[in-house]
Amino acid sequence: MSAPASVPAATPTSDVDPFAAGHLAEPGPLHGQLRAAGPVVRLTRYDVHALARHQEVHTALVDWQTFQSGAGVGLANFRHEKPWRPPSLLLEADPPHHDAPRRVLSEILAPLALRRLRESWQAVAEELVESVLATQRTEFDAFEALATAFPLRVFPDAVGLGPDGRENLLPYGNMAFNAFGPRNDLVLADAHRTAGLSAWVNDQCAREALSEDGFGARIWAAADRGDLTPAQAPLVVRSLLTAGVDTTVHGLAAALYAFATHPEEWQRLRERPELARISFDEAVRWQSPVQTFFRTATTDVEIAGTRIPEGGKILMFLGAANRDPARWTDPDRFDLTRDPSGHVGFGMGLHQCVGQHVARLEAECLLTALARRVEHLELAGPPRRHLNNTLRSWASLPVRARRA
Ligand code: HEM
Ligand code: OVM
Repeated sequence: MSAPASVPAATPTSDVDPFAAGHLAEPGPLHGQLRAAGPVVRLTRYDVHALARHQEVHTALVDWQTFQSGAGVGLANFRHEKPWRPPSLLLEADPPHHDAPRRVLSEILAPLALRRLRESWQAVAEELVESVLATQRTEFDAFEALATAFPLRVFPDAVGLGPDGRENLLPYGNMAFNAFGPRNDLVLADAHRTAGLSAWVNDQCAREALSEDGFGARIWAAADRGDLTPAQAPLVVRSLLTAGVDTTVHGLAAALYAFATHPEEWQRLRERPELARISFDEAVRWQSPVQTFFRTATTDVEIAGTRIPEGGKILMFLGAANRDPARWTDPDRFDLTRDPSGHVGFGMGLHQCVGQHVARLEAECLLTALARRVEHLELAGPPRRHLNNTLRSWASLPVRARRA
């Protein structure tokens, strides 16, 4: 007797560890296997369901009622496990709690509000590129000299941080992004720094620690207006310090890597610098600096025939969705002529990256400054990855640049 047509095929199962070093270093093959296995794959090692196709990832991202963030967007289920720090009021919150912090930050980081920064950020980018090309010969580490240096010159000032301790920003973000994964070696390696880094970051969130004209002061002004409670303000500042540095550093590195390995696309950008913005989105699609986030099912729910139990964790592979051949033509190509909109590198729906306009502005400033001065860009040695449970990140990106 054959099964009735309505009986779904058994859900594919895998014992793979997507957070193992090999998969973090080179996620493409695993992403292909997961997409091919089916719309939903059960990962026995962590007892979670994984989504790697664009359609299912998109569906989970936009359905916040069924796929909540309030139980944590990492592997840890906050219903049963104590979070490593007080949860984010944005990332790890659901409506209605999410609404006020989100409204406040969206306004402070809106394109209109960032206009006042463009001129000075562009000037910093021009000066930085000029000095790198002048002093660093033609070969340099673009990860250190550009992708790290530029955000660290503009973003902490824009938030209103004091001068001391800024070297803690990247290690804190690295730790926070590792914390979304399992307690593996990457997490344990930094465990001895958690208390010190957290104390420094928390101190920077106080009103007195912040200048009077930055994003931080604007968050505190929202509390004065009653748009946030005084207890919420420092946690909203903390979101900027957690999510705003490593993401752009590795996002810019992704764009520089893309151009260093695609000379014809670099020529296209040089001819049409107005492509800088869209080229950054294409680099975010192509590399997906933020690779994964989890959700938690608020009810028993079926996805493409697989039943996921209430309280179950769902692992969304943003990086796999961004290269799904069912959604993208020639997905592995970095291609300035494609329309990358609809990529999920910044997420989608209610939690879609509230800092994306900051990231795009940084990219536009840096890439146009570089395009003006560099005629040819290529790798000068093997790039090195840094491994992180969530970020597709870099340790070094040696390049050779020929001055225009
Ligand atoms: C949310 C990626 C830059 C602040 C997100 C999410 C993604 C993401 C995928 C969605 C999380 C989810 O759905 O659970 C990125 C990438 C960046 C970047 C790839 C750079 C290339 C920034 C910057 C800031 C920022 C510069 C701050 C200025 C945030 C915050 C959230 C968020 C606060 C939480 C929003 C919410 O839950 O409503 N980001 N981000 N991000 N991002 Fe970004
Ligand atoms: C936050 C936050 C938001 C996005 C990403 C993230 C560490 C943190 O609100 O703290 O990663």
